[in-house]
Amino acid sequence: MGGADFIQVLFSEYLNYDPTDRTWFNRDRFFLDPGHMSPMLYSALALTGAYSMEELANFRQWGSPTAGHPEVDFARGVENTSGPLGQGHTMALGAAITERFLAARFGEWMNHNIFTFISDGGIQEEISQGTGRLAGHLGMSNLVMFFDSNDIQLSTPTGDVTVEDTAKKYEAWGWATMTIDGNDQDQIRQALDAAIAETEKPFLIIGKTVMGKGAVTADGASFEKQVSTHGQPLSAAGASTDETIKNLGGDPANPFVIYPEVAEAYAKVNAQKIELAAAKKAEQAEWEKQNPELAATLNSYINNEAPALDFSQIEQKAGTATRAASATALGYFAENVGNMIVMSADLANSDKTDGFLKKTTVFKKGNFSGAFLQMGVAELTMAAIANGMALHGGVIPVCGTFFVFSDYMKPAIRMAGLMKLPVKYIWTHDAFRVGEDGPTHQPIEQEAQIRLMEKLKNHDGDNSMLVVRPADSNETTVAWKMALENTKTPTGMIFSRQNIANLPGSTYEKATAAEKGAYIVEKDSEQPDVVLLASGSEVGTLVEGAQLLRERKGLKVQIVSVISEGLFRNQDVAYQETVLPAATPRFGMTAGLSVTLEGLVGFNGKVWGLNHFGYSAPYTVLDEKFGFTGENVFNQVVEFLA
Ligand SMILES: Cc1ncc(C[n+]2csc(CCOP(=O)(O)OP(=O)(O)O)c2C)c(N)n1
Ligand SMILES: [Mg+2]
Repeated sequence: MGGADFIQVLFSEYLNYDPTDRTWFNRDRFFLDPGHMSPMLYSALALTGAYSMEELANFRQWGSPTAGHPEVDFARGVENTSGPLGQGHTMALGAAITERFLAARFGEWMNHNIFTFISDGGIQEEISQGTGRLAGHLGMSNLVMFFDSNDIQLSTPTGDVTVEDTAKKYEAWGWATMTIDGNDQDQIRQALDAAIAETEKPFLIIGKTVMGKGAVTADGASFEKQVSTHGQPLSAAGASTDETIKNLGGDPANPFVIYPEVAEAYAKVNAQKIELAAAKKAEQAEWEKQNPELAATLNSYINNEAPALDFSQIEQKAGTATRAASATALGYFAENVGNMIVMSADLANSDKTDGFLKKTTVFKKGNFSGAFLQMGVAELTMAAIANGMALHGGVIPVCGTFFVFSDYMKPAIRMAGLMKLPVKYIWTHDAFRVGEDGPTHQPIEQEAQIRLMEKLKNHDGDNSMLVVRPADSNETTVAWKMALENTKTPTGMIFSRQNIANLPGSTYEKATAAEKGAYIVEKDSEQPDVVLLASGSEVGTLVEGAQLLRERKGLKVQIVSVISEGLFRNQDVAYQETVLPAATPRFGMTAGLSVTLEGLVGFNGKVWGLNHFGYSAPYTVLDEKFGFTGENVFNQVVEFLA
């Protein structure tokens, strides 16, 4: 582990934390990017008392806290789950922004630094472009990144894939950089001193390190700088584990030991950390005494409480696009939720996050008094930054873009699901009704894809994500209520571009029934002939079709709005049976793939979906061409029931 020297110096001399209180809010944070470096992190933390030798020996085994790639565990000092390269240092940027956001509101007494560790893989991942650009642009001098530059990656030396000058690249983005011998502890100290003293720019320390430092073969020959030592035990790579342990001063028969002199040194380190934290905590206590109201607010933020809001106060216009209804809600939040940070990947006026932006200002270098982050075009970076914000804690991250580009965000959404982070996604332009923009911009399979996350359980046994697609402006308010009250998992909200007529009898109160995932919008009889179900704007199309079914065929209809299938499936069976009575034929309509609703209509049911890419044309024309009309609902249901 060529990065071990850096980690040792960082954890023992620079990183501020309290080993007796690891969740202390104003601690410095350390975000690992290459999760495969987990042994390095676990061993550094073990020296401070967070892991036992037995836990280290059980590396990667069932039930052990030392998973192959680290999984977030604040109580042990693991600030983030890492493994997908590039996301870890992006989460660090999200944390750094959050630190500035909170310091701007509550004072510099709470400031702290964010350190991150990146490897060749993270430097190469595309997400590093967004992170590097934005950190430089925002002048994030509280962010220090160490690059474990060992010139070796998984299958080749880096020279086989790149000629870039990494220092110049980051300098061009507005970073300060310093290149050092990453295995020289004095040079590491000099670099960290410079990084911490830097007040204008994020700081990149390029540490030239030796892959597999100290590794030797059975006959004692050096086995350093070998591609093969990545990701497998040394012996499997061709080195000798025993000889290497000996070479490094250890005992192969008993490798998991902390030598007494090391234990003694770390006892001193821990005592210093506790003392320093105590001083910062005393400063905090003094501030709290003088600012009791602010302190209570800060506390509610830190505790990740859902904001106490009266959602019925949000005045929605009937017949608007749900993205516009979302903008109305966001305008209310801008005035009533002090810790919400909204971001958009250069679509604020289309995804209607501008409803929030109009009432605040954007983050700028040196000024984080606003609450809006203009991302530029970088959806994956945005989603990973949101994860870092949620991991840091104290804020509610919200990010917006077109639904079709949720594809660009998926790797970070998956991590949010795994880490149980209450990030909110605003996805507008939810269907082919984007119209003239054509098939590149028309989501088809995206809803089915993202709803798979509702079926995937997290380690608490909960749906790893909540996905809501409201059917009118009142349901949109309720969708936002569900999102803000969901403090346990990420929430995706899917909104329409086009106007949608309000559902029959729509009110905010009636729409709160959506909090069960699905509810009856209209019911003609206790024993309907058919149940019609959909989410989003297709519910309105079903309402039109139902009218024709009544008029022309005298059919009794039950219309169901399914804002979230995953949530509906968590309801008790009796409720599910009232909404979707098992014996009644079910017809579903979705502007996405039919599979989006196939599970809900059942094997004998029928779905009218869109099972091909869209086309460029006005959306009203596409409605006709693709059969998303009341008339076609009538035709399809009559045929279905025949
Ligand atoms: C997004 C992503 N793609 C691929 C991988 C598989 N992978 C793990 S480490 C690695 C590259 C290792 O090179 P480097 O980052 O330089 O780490 P080192 O071997 O020097 O420790 C790859 C491709 C991954 N973890 N994440
Ligand atoms: Mg490398």
